[in-house]
Amino acid sequence: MTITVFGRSASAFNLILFYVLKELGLSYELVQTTPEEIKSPDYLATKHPFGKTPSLNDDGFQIYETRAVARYLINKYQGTKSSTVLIPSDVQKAALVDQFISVETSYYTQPLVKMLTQLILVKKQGNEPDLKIVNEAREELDKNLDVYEKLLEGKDYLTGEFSLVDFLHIPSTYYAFKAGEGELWNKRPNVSRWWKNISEREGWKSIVTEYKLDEVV
Ligand SMILES: N[C@@H](CCC(=O)N[C@@H](CS)C(=O)NCC(=O)O)C(=O)O
Ligand SMILES: *[C@@H]1O[C@H](CO)[C@@H](O)[C@H](O)[C@H]1NC(C)=O
Ligand SMILES: *[C@@H]1O[C@H](CO)[C@@H](O)[C@H](O)[C@H]1NC(C)=O
Repeated sequence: MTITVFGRSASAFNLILFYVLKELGLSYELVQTTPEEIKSPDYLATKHPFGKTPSLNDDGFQIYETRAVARYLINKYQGTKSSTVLIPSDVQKAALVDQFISVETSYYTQPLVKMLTQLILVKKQGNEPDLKIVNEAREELDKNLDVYEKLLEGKDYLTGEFSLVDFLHIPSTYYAFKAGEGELWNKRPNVSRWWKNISEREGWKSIVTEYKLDEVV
């Protein structure tokens, strides 16, 4: 079994896959891509037609889009190398994981990535962030985090049990704190309790160390 990830070690979506692989107890090889390479005809034809990372190869099977790759790895390997359950076998519990993955994609990660692109990427390229985009995205996220605050009332995790969906939130939120936006989480007791719990998991802490994320931003 050979698993290869094509991507960049500091990018939030790639970090999600490294974390899934770690929790499943799987080893993998990372092939670092460059911004030019992921727009090349070969990469578009064989790794990701939209020119994004990550893309993963498992013994010749190529798959892209982070959440689909994560589901694939879990469906194939969960329980074989570690006992961590990321998607429960119960059909209704698994459906709730899917429901919250859609919530995460639409109402959390979408505005958050918009904000972070300005605050981190644009800045890194030496340009001024567009504050109109930042403020609109922050406002949308702020409103949606009010709903998270209710959803997380009396619960440790979004579905009630730790699952894949909780850690789909981790890398981007980690970068939000680095960008100085932590107050959005800290000011909400239920959201911050959840954040503290999931971000202090050993698996994530070892990813931060392994990929030297402290030095990234
Ligand atoms: N929908 C994709 C998003 C992937 C994505 O946005 N990747 C970023 C890195 S975090 C990327 O490849 N950016 C390079 C580019 O857009 O040129 C997924 O879930 O995998
Ligand atoms: C969140 O948690 C606190 C207790 O820590 C609680 O009093 C509060 O009502 C909760 N929910 C919301 C929606 O604020
Ligand atoms: C997170 O919450 C779970 C369930 O309540 C608990 O067992 C665990 O110790 C907590 N972990 C951390 C790092 O706070």
